[in-house]
Amino acid sequence: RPWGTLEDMGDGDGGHTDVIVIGAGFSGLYALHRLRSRGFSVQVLEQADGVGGTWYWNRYPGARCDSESYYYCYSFDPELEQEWRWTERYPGQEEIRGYLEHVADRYDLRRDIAFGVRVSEAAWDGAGWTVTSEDGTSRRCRWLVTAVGCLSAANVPDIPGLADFAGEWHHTGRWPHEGVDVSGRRVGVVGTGSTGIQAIPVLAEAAGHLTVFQRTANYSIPARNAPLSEEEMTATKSDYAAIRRVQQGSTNGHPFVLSDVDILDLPADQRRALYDAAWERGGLRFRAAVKDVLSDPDVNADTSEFLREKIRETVHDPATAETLTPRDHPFATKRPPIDTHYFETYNRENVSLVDVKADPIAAITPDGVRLESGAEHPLDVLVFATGFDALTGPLLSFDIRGRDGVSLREAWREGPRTHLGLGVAGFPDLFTVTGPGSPSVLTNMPTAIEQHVDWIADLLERLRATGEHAEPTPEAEATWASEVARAADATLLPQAASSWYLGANVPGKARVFLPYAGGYARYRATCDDEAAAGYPGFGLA
Ligand code: N01
Repeated sequence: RPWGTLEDMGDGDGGHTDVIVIGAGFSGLYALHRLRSRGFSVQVLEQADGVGGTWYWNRYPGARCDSESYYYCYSFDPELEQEWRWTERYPGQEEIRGYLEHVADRYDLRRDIAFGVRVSEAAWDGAGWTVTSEDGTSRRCRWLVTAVGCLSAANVPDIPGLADFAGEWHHTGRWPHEGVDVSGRRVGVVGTGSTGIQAIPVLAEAAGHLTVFQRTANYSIPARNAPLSEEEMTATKSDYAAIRRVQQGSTNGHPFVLSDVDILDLPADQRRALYDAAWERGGLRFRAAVKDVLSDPDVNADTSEFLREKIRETVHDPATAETLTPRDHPFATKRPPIDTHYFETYNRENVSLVDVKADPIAAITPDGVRLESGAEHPLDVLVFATGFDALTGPLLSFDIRGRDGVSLREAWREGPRTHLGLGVAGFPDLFTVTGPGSPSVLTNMPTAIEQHVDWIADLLERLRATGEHAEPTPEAEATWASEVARAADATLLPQAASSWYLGANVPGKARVFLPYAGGYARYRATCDDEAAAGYPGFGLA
């Protein structure tokens, strides 16, 4: 081993491996498989007692992926693609978790995963990393790979009185495994993002009464979920190579070809027909059907109005429809939810909508929610579909210390800075899968994850051969920060003032556009150029 020093440091009481990977979701499982296949010893540390990451924790009613099953999966092994059988157009949480369990078994991954291990600290000491878990065990490694997810740090709003609530409350991202019995009970949901929009129709079916506390009205497109037939699966399986090629060349890592029709040049009836067809197909494909919807304000205004009209058509009560109509941000500048009977749910007798932008939540009382006007909403169960401290939250949930003991929290006080979303100046030999500054949440995640992990594996092979360390240079980081800002500013995305893309959903969080909006294909080419040039931005030494 050219680096030679790790053994000299001695083992932590938990031993040492070439690489420690934190997290056993889509990223961590693939990192383990890929790095092991390149001859690295790997230890994965996972706080849960099973694999799945996001899909382990998010067990709320209606939890389902918004990407379609045939491409929301790994592409690294054609045999895996051929043998797995998805049952629905959009896979439910249990099915995705089952898929990841299958992957863990099929590639014999579990023997290198320590479950129930919550990392509290990771510190670099000149030779490698010491990773300490909450039970006091320390493990050592040469390279540290974080695979902690982008949306895994639950954001529970700090509302006075929550501790005194006499009913039960849950965040959707930490839903009890045994489920929550809402039948016949008075249920409140705070939040109408992708999660709330999935959960609300399902909760409404079972609850005695459901009260939705909405702060920002949202656009939503029908998912049009349906069982997948044998014929559809067979056709997909015979087409996989072509599907993957389209994904690799795309903006979002989806296998959709973006429309090249200038919609505003069409006569009104043709434009309407295009929208109607996209609406009928449903899902995230809707966005791909409208060229420039995220860059041309006039196109977006037209599309947004079509979607507002759909809300008015669907919701019977005009006042409720008006409250549900988004007017403060252009379509898709917040992540567009997709739904199954979301707006229809407000036609049910047992559902009511409360506009907490007009009348904010003042407190949680033992009996329920009290608004600033004094209005009281008695509840038995309160559900927070209030999202996540996105991208940075998972990385700052434990103490990462790099060169000279500097913490990542200090380094990112003014907002995160990375090179390519993959590494941080001052933190040698640390690699952040889907970190801030990567396209991650703006893409189909498994596609982005495979690209990251493959790229990191190539770099680790080089470091193993040469004994060099990799640490992004401050110059490369500054250049990438400008590119991330430029890419966001070339779109309408920053116009959604309350977006979690900007960190705006977490009080006190720095306002920095977090993911890279320049598109997956362009990002991949940038990473490839960095590698081909000998990793100049990673300051190999
Ligand atoms: O969270 P969100 P999410 N008082 O932050 C409201 C992915 N995802 O869990 O907009 C009142 O989007 C908040 O209001 P506002 C997907 O990328 C994927 O729904 O800040 N309301 C908003 O309405 C998604 O974008 C899938 O004004 C409060 C909601 O809570 C991301 O996860 C499924 C509040 C939070 O919306 C996050 O989605 C689900 C307060 N104090 C999610 N605080 C699949 O693909 C927050 N809100 C399966």
